[in-house]
Amino acid sequence: MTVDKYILDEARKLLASRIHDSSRRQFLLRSLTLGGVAMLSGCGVSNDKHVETALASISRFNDQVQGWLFDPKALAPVYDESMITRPFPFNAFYGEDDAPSVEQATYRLEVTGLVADKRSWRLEELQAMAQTDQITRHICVEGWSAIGRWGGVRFSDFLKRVGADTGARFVGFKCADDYYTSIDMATALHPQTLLALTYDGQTLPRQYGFPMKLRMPTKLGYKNPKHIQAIFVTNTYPGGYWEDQGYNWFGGS
Ligand SMILES: Nc1nc2c(c(=O)[nH]1)N[C@H]1C(S)=C(S)[C@@H](COP(=O)(O)O)O[C@H]1N2
Ligand SMILES: [Mo]
Repeated sequence: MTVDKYILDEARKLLASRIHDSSRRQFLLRSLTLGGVAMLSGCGVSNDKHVETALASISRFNDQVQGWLFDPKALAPVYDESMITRPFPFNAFYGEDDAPSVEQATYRLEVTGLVADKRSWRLEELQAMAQTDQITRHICVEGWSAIGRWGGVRFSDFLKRVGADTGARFVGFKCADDYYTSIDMATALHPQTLLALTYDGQTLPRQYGFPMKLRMPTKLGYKNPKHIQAIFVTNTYPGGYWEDQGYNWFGGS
């Protein structure tokens, strides 16, 4: 099979799996061309025949499709308190004992990039903002999911407070353990996206991301950064720890 045909086949499979309305799906599948995939992925797929380029094109095409299909108002399911998974599973690129210990007294959240107010934040200042909580399902690509209750500041409130340019494309995160990731602005502004400070009514425990994590029930586990130290708003693609190793960047759940 040629690389061109492979790219088109893979792109068709992705479209077929992501679009549930059958007439819309049929239309898009019929009208999809290699040029269309190349344009959407930003890769010159028809000139460069390398397999890596092909895979990168498909992944970026997938990001674009998920971006279009993301409904900024559709809510992820919420669950009853009795359905919370206890104990909640831990996951990171290291073992539980190696999760970072962040000191609240010296902790400062750095906020940079396309924001009007680049002042750093103390944890107490975030705790003083309006808080909300929700019980949602966390889905990890490693094959498990679990229901938990997270509380904190609606991320859209935080972005408004710092005067973020909400027309920018990305919000990036740097963590205390060298993890990093980035998300699309539509998801950053989604009503269920929380800058989570608590877990099950208690201060977020060390291994689950103290002092804060971004909790997004519309995205897979690896897109939810724990131990956030810096947040930045940008139009330059920031990538992520797993994303730069081939995981799909949009990472919708
Ligand atoms: N800082 C940081 N955040 C991270 C990770 C990590 O290794 N470091 N792992 C991610 C992955 S793959 C998952 S499934 C979840 C696990 O979160 P939990 O320990 O609260 O279950 O954190 C995500 N966020
Ligand atoms: Mo994960």
